[in-house]
Amino acid sequence: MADSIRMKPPKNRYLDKPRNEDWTLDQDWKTYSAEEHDRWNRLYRRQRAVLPGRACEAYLKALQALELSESGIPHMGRLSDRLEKLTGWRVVPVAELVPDDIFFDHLANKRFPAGAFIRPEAEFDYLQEPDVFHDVFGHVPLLADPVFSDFMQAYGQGGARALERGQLHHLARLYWYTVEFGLIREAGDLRLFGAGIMSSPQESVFALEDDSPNRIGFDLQRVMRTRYIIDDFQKSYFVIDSFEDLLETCYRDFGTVYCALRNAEDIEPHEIIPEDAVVSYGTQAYFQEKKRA
Ligand code: HBI
Ligand code: FE
Repeated sequence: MADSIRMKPPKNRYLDKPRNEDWTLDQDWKTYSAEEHDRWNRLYRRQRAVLPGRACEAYLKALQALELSESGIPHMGRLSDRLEKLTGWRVVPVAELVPDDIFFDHLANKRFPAGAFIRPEAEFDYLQEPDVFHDVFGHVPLLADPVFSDFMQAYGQGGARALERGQLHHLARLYWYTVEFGLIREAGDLRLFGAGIMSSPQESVFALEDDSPNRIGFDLQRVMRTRYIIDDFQKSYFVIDSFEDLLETCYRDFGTVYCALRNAEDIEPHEIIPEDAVVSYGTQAYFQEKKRA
């Protein structure tokens, strides 16, 4: 009996901390333990080794500029002071995913909500919630790029409108297939820029080099119609030509885009449609093997 009532140590101690109206809280940087700092260092070292030749130039440059390294979990206030000098953005600590409207308001005001907790050892390779490594190592560096960070602010501003129109799911797909899992053309090749890939050693290789996934030229409406997978690799990755192109799509009148989407069929993650500018056709072997296993 005694065992069953012993509370499991909370996976994420920030969930019990008091938070502000805007869901931010104190990072309490001094409370990170030596093993938590060491876990960041091991995550950083492993991922850093995978990224040269795979991550886009802007990302690798920003790692230097923001002094992100294997010196333990970054202090978000000090990191923000460096980031703010470059693009005016700050990183604000949160305990977990915050409500969509809160999230969009932060982005619209150049604040990126980053998980303050670090994944437990048992989830070293993969976790669903965005922890400090996914958010700070994955998302924050590109906020140092003036064009990409303008896209993120425009996304936040668009988010509020999407909520009013009940079309958040369309906008969430844009975020998913770019900010989280986007590829970019660079030096005549493909490079990573999505945070979800950038923070995953397996997916950094899979997304660029595996024959399994489709790689398709980015098109705003097409992406907004495409369902996605949240707990595994993607069946399709979308490729942008530049952050300027991505930003330009956000300056289009989303109203007309949303109207066109109202009666457009959703597209399944593995599907290719006739209008697609296909970069490479995938075999989907990865998912077929999984089904057989
Ligand atoms: N909250 N902290 C956090 N991080 C996210 O990436 C996030 C979120 N809330 C909502 C959200 N993302 C998505 O639902 C929106 O992009 C649609
Ligand atoms: Fe993310």
